[in-house]
Amino acid sequence: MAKRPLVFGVLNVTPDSFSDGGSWEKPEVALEHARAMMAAGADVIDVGGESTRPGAERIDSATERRRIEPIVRSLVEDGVIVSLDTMRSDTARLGIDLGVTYINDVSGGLADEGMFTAVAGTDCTYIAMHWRGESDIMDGLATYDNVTADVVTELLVRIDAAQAAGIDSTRLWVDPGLGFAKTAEHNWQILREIDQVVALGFPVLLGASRKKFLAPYGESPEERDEATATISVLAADAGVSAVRVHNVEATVAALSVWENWKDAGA
Ligand code: PMM
Repeated sequence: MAKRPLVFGVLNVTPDSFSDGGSWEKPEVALEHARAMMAAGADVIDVGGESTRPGAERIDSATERRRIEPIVRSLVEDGVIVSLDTMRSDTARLGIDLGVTYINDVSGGLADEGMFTAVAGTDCTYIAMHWRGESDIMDGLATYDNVTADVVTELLVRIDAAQAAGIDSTRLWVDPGLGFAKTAEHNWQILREIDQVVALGFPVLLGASRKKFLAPYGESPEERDEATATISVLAADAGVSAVRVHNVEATVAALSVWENWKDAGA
């Protein structure tokens, strides 16, 4: 049986996230959306309290924790598998205490030197994304000799550092960080060569959903959901372990087609 990638449904609890405009800032509204994504087939809900869209400025840690706490608490109580999207070790510690399963760190441990020790020795899986700097400066850091090779090399450095800090290799995932210090052409090259990231041997999470490089397929973020679902299928075929998406229904349907295609005649 072909096994589809896990589907992480995005729950941004921020007033300024570029793709869903902060519609989920109120806890009840956020929880309702999370439940709808679970009903649509999400395996994991990825909760984030700080926007990382290009140009975004940092918020303080207390604001981040205040935003995510009621949401994470309720979801965990409801038995939902939760991923916490944070670059901060104190927010990660709160999430771990509340029972999250994944710490999704877009900075790969670079934004907060206490991150690896916060996760080490816990039951959480740590997702190290490729990152070069804060959102307000990252577009100026998009220079590479060969983007895929450089991303792989830089991810390996983070993996080594995470392991040296005590995170077990069985609890490590990687993500090439589409759109983070990358031009549209960089993103497409990484996708064309995603097998090089998969070959690292760690589960790969991919976050293409609604991003600006998909603008040729839709002016508004929502209009990029077909392109996103198509990438989910191609990612499945390339051995990617999980996709992080806003429109869960579209990706789950596309991945169901992929599974049937793969299993036909098997
Ligand atoms: N992208 C965003 C936020 N978190 N996490 C991972 N692991 N990978 C990503 O590509 C990623 C992420 C930015 O997108 P959003 O503002 O639509 O959530």
